[in-house]
Amino acid sequence: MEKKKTYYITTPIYYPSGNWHIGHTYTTVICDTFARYHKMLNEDVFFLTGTDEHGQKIEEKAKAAGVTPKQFIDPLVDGLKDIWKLLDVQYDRFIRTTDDDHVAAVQKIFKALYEKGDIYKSEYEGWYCTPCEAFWTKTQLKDGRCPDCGREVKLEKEESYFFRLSNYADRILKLYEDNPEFLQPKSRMNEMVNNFLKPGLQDLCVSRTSVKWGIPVDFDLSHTVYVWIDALSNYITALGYASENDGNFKKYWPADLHMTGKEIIRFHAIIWPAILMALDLPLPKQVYGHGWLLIGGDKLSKSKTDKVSTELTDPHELVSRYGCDCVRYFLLREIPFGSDGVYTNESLLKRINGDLANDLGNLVSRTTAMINQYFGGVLPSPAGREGTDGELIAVAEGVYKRVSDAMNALNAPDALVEIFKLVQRANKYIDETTPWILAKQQDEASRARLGTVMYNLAECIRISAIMLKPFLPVCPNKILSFFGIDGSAVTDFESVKSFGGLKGGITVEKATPLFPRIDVKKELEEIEKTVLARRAAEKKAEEKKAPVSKENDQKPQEITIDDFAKVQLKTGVVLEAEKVEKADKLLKLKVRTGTEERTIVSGIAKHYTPEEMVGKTVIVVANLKPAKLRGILSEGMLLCAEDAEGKFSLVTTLSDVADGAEVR
Ligand code: ME8
Repeated sequence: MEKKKTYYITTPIYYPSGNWHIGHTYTTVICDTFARYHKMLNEDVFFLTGTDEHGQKIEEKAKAAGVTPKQFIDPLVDGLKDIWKLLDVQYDRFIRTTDDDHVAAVQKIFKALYEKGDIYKSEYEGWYCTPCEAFWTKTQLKDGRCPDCGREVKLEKEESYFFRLSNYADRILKLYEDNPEFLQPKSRMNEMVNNFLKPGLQDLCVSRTSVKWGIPVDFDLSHTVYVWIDALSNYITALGYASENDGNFKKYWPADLHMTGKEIIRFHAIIWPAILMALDLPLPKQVYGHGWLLIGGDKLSKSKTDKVSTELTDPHELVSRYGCDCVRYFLLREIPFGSDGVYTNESLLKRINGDLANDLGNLVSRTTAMINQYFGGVLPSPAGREGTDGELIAVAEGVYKRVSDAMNALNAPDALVEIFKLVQRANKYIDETTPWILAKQQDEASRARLGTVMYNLAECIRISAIMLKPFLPVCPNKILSFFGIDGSAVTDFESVKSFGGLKGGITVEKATPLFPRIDVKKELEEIEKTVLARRAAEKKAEEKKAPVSKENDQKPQEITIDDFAKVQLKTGVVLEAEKVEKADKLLKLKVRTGTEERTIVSGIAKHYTPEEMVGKTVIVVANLKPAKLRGILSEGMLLCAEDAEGKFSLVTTLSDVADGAEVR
């Protein structure tokens, strides 16, 4: 059948961190659902996802692991693809920013922007956050730290190419004005306008000389393309833009929807449109910034979460425990769309038990069991309508429109609510019609009525299952198979617009259970045990590894007595001590080393209070080059000892020695 129109949907490309958690799966599961939905609308869908593989962070991690960046990334990318397989995510292309066609196209894009004057060479000084791969101006920092992740930033200066983003603020404001739907939800547009566009945009640093792991600027090889031009361009390079093979670009661009997490909206709703404007390309039709899955009030992130909670967050484990449909259902139903939502194992289990096992599972198992018991597994044809039939049928016939409205508003949770209203209405219909009483009556009218009730229930199940197809890849087909239907005309959206698609006389199988019914208390106890046991095992493994690596570390560090003599160690006495504001690890000390007094900033605040420190004899590295810590010039360092279990002690002398004494 000829396709009605094209639909191009994208996820952000993922950093290959390897610490995959259930939060990561959110964007992609939503996109897969919308892609499936539009396929069912008979549209020609292209669904893109992939990985964002360049940058300093990967370069550093690969170096630490003693492998090339590509060797470091490959298994992580395979791990991500495995997760998409488990969740039955059906993308049309998985782009890697290391793919040859992407690299070549990004070089062409960079050059084209340079030749048009939208990229120019200058020098950059800024505060760089390595984990976020973002430069910040001083005013953007929060308490001197990265405003996105709160981590430390480094002041960096280097020759760079810049994109003239400052030229585009007005055009982007106009874009928002003319297309109020461009950026959703609405609150995100206000944030972009007030925080970034109205104050004025600054030109964007788009190349680095210090990072080698990136796409080389082919007309100036000392530079690599800085991550955002590389990363954002994936949305067009994946379609063959700037290549001979650009059929997909011509067919699918502009994108119908860029779905992203809210933290990267600025890049998608300001920088990306500006790049496209500079390239004279059409703009995406819509950008949607979804909220986060939270644990304990924070964005779910594996490194943080593992320390503070016993929630199971690994997608592999969750899918192997509960199945792909349950995990997808939870993500799509539980998180209010556009807002943050709290993730707990308990809420996941409650959704599985409540909506899936009780409401849907029960409806299907009761209905198919009754058709088998009362009609030998042959679906009766309906007789006339009576009682609440009309009400039930109205809900069933309206569900397509209500789900479409919700999906057009990109509201997957509401769409599921609508489908489950039908499921719940059908369960209520069983209670209202009491088929078990009808079955006991011997007269023909009761038998006909029982047949109608069974038919109506079966038809409601068919409609619910079809409507659930974009959301859940497994159970709708399983349900339809109990009615002996697969891939036929009664499994498409057209067929649910009116009631009565099922034909009387078809064979109905008694359903096998669709979803596990879980003992929540027991399951939560087991999860907690599993997580705690794993954490203990990981800690043990770390401890085992530690001495080996220490031995290895020590080998190249062998030094001669002359080397040691370069270090001037002196005894000192602490005269004053105070906490450093907004730095919970640091103490600022005034230390006398004989005739000199010096300020030393030391990372001991977690172990010693300022009061404890005053009067202590300490060992000072006296000829250490002074360095600024939190804006305070620290002139030296104190010696401390820390063992594998984290026990910590300041190094001091056994008996009284005057301060300023040489330590050898
Ligand atoms: O940002 N809840 O990649 P990424 C919901 N490479 N969504 C979450 C989440 C959570 N707790 N944690 C992560 C990048 N995500 C860039 C994108 S696009 C040109 C470059 C989502 O691996 C996050 O919001 O950090 C984003 O949509 C996706 O995971 C990938 O994030």
